[in-house]
Amino acid sequence: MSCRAVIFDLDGVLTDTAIYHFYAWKALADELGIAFDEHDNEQLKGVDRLGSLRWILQKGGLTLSEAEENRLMQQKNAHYLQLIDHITPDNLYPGVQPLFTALRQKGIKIGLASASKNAAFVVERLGIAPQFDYVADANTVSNSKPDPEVFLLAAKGLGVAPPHCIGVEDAQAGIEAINRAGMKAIAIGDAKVLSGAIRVYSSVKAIQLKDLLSV
Ligand code: B16
Ligand code: MG
Repeated sequence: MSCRAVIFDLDGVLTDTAIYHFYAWKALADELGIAFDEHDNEQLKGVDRLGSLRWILQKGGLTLSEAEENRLMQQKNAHYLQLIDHITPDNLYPGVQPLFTALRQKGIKIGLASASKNAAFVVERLGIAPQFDYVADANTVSNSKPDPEVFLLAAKGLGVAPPHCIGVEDAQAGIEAINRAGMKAIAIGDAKVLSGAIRVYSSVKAIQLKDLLSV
């Protein structure tokens, strides 16, 4: 395979917002009297807002009306936005900018595939918005990871066929989405927790350009 595009997930790959999603869901779960810990949260990484809420409600044996679900999603999102209000370019994970620069120098396109409706806001605050050749997020797709739609849309927007794309993800649902899109998956996180990737790195900083080129 010759790599012509790298499509990055956002939360947990380019910046540490994954932890703020966890804090905001945890606060909501506490309020509802539903036990929710970091292990549970692994199941929610890469899963969209409604899917995440329903996962928590199901764990607590609760079924709510659509109006009540909407109210809780708004509450969680308001809390999340409050938690990420301080984000600046300093919150970009180490290694992201050098990797973007190296990819650009090789003529490899850079895409974003995020399940978050807040993705545009976050990349703007991180100061990296102009560096993406294409951004696909929850505002532009209807099926959440592990459905491949967001990665396929990104590849289409980049004008690169999926077999020439590498996807980078911190979520099991995201790795599955990349594989189902017919791309190669690189995982960021713990190899004991994540499966289905051709390589697992502890952080984006550890990704070597030569490894991507040799995939
Ligand atoms: P929002 P990613 C995902 O973003 C997060 O991993 C997931 O925890 C979150 O629930 C989802 O976005 C929806 O986010 O509520 O902001 O629309 O990792 O795909 O960049
Ligand atoms: Mg993520």
